[in-house]
Amino acid sequence: MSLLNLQSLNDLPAGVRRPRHDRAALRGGIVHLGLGAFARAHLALYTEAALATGDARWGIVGVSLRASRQSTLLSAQDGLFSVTERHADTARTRVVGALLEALYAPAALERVLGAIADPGVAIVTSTVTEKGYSQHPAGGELDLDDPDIRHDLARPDAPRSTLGVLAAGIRRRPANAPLTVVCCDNMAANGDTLRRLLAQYARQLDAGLAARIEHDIGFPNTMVDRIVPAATPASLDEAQARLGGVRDEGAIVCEPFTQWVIEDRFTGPRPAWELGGALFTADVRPYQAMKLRLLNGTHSAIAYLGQLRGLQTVADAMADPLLGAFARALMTQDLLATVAVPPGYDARAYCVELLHRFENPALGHRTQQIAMDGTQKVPVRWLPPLRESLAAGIERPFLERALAAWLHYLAAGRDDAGAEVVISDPGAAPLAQRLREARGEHDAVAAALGLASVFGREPWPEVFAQRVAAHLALLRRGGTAALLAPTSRR
Ligand code: CS2
Repeated sequence: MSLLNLQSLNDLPAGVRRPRHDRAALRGGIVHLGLGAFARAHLALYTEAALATGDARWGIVGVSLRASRQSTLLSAQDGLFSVTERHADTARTRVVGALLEALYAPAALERVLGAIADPGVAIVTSTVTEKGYSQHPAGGELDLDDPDIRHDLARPDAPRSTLGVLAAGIRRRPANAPLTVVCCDNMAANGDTLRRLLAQYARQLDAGLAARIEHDIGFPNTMVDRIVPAATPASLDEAQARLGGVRDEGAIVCEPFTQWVIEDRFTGPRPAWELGGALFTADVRPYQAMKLRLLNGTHSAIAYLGQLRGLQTVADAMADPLLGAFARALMTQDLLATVAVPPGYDARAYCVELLHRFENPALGHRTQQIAMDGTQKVPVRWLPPLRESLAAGIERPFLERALAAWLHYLAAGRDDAGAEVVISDPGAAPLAQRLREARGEHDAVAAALGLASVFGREPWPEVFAQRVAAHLALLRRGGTAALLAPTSRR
């Protein structure tokens, strides 16, 4: 069995598309932080399209900040990996060659900082997940108590956090070399947020550096979208079969859909990502809110309710009569009503497409994967639409039930059948503790809503707490079947 690399590229079956650029001519013009599956199935493909025109400036220097696994396996494959796009029974596989290097920051810090400082690099991109930016989820400020931030402020030349690495690289960069930092994580105003956090971090060290971040570097907001499940032994085997027996340890199997909307606010040159379908626009906020609420908001509800119902994948959850109907209503009634639709957009058609994507039986997108890091995701996906609705005196029956389900999932730690659920959320402990220590449902909900680091400082209306408590009581007594039963909805 051979491993995917520059040599075995020639052995692949004819139907597998290969890189169309001259790999030897490629230069590293992009540094990417966070080498997970999403960036490889998204950023790398848009960049691949730009490289195919012969513009060799935009090879990607990939950086893993947390774990060495991806950089080790991708380095062994000359940076090559395959992407198989699947919906139901149709599939298409290609090999991507935009990744020039895959560095593990703790082991190659000088090389990483040198790359960010290199004037030949004009773009830094990031996909480090919501929790990778060291921000207080509800307040939005830099979390100065984050152990990595404390470490980096004490040793700014040996950083390990996203912000610390970025700041140290920028500090070494010639002042006249233009740079744009493109955040590609699912946060509202992600570019503005990253700029604010990075400037806050830099201000602790060097006022000049902070000013440079605030004034000289571009931080466009972006909306990224593609459903990319984590690899499994089965998905790696499937890719191997499609690659004619060549093994790709970095193989990705994802959906065919992809979208990238980017604010046209670049300082200096950029790849022609529009050739891969990226949309450049003056204002990305309506796209962002629409996607975060309708897609990610519904996803999170499917994740917690799916976990509680013992449904392992999003497609299974959509096929479940109670949860499928609930997810549709949550998206098309509650969440859609809170969204300001971008000009010219057919939001109903967007919802129909989203639901079709969720139903894709080929993905095996795990509810447990989406359920991770709820204390980072819920404040972005559910709390703004809830706040806005409550301020207008509007009840959102489905969204409020989803919130009760999340609290129940955290407090009970068990599904409807009594089996333990795996909770992976470093920020969840204080919330779970409050929920468990409270006496009745009302006190539990009130205590949870009072946790400012998740639910914000502004108090929540009492009627809302009462409604969520009633949903929680229903869940505790009758499980998700009681909560989701059509008779329990208005
Ligand atoms: C998901 C997202 O895991 C999650 O939280 O909601 O990763 C989602 O699949 C992507 O944002 C789709 O673009």
